Amino acid sequence: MKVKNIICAILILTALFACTQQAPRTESNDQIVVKGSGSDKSTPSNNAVVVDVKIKDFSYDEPVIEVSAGTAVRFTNEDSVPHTATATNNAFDTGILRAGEQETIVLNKPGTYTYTCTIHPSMSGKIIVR
Ligand SMILES: [Cu+2]
Repeated sequence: MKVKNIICAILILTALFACTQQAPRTESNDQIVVKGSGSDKSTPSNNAVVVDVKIKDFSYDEPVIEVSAGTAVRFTNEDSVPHTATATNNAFDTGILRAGEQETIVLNKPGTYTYTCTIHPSMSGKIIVR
């Protein structure tokens, strides 16, 4: 009757193994990082410094600019096709600028803001706010 006992033991072990395999998963509550939506699109004050970025030939003529917080950055589309300057972190968006149109944005929070043209994603620029 030893064989029967061994078979019995194997069955029990198999059952136990199956149970441990079905152990409840630990739920991972991934932390959701809420980024501050610094939509600092406002009109510059009278004494604000304005830095110009011109959009020409499918590129920003000043691809990287460094400004102090509160500086107004004015995008002007000198191309014949529409462009935008849209921050990848949504901090600002000029919206669609048609030929000759311009939009001014103000960034009050220090940081590095990369932006692209939503119509032509290969266009990119960077604003470093000190
Ligand atoms: Cu574009």
